[in-house]
Amino acid sequence: MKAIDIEPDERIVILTGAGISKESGLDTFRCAGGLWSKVRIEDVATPEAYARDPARVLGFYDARRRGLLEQGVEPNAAHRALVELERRWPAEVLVVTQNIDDLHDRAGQGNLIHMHGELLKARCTSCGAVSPWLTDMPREAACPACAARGTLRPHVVWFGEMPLEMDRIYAALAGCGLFVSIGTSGQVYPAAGFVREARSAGARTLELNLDPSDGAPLFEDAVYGPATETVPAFVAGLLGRG
Ligand code: BV8
Repeated sequence: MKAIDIEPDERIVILTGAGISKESGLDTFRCAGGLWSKVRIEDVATPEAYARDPARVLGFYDARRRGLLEQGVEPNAAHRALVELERRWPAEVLVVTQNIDDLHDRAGQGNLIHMHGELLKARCTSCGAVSPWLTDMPREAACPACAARGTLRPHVVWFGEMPLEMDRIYAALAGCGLFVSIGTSGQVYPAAGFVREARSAGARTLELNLDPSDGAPLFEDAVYGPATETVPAFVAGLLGRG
């Protein structure tokens, strides 16, 4: 990988997608055999689907929650490398993940935004409380905060809903010196537009992915390969040990 032209006082924003968790054993969405080849987005990942058939939507997330909590699903070398970058880079490193898994959290990432929510949390549509949720979520489950029944939903952002913490993300993009996109196909907005935001703010841009994403032409640099190889190599290079 060619050296990245960045000063140690410049901030870094990193966007991650399903590809970074693939080698931890979690399915991506749009790769061959991915989640969206098995179920339709319109049936399981929209507010309309939940209103029409809550049991189906809750069942879809129950299965994914069980999969995430299976033994052997652990952070991989790519997640760990980003933690090392955050600890050792002199300026701020912000990881913005589209993933609803908790593998960045388990690896120890501190400065982290889950822009599409978190699978291991429930949100109450009555009182708004967000609570940890590690088991299946039956329709009649009670909210741990207000005890209302039938009001919980997975704390995830469905298509047509506003992603979380967008003001903070756009402010970080406007102030970063380097934007890195890891393991995402670049098909879901607004995340797919972050590279343009970063470029217009003068940041260098790098894509680390298995294959060129839809937004590949927008990046100045790219390295293609499995995240467990490309991400540790990128971090080592940046920290001067490459
Ligand atoms: C919004 C829920 C307004 C949680 C997810 C036309 C019609 C209707 C809507 C739209 C439209 N055009 C745009 C929209 C908006 C829509 C959208 O983008 N639709 C697309 C599909 C056209 N977006 C929204 O509705 C969003 N909200 O826009 O609000 C707004 C307006 C202005 C400003 C702000 C907001 C809400 C989007 C949230 C959707 N929620 N899921 C869940 O169940 O998980 S999206 C779903 O896709 C996941 O959350 C996932 O995170 C996200 C992105 O997918 P990727 O992570 O990129 O995964 P993918 O499988 O696609 O790619 C994997 C990549 O990894 C591949 O490139 C592969 O090569 C690579 N890879 C594989 N293995 C490896 C690897 N890389 C490295 N190493 C490996 N080993």
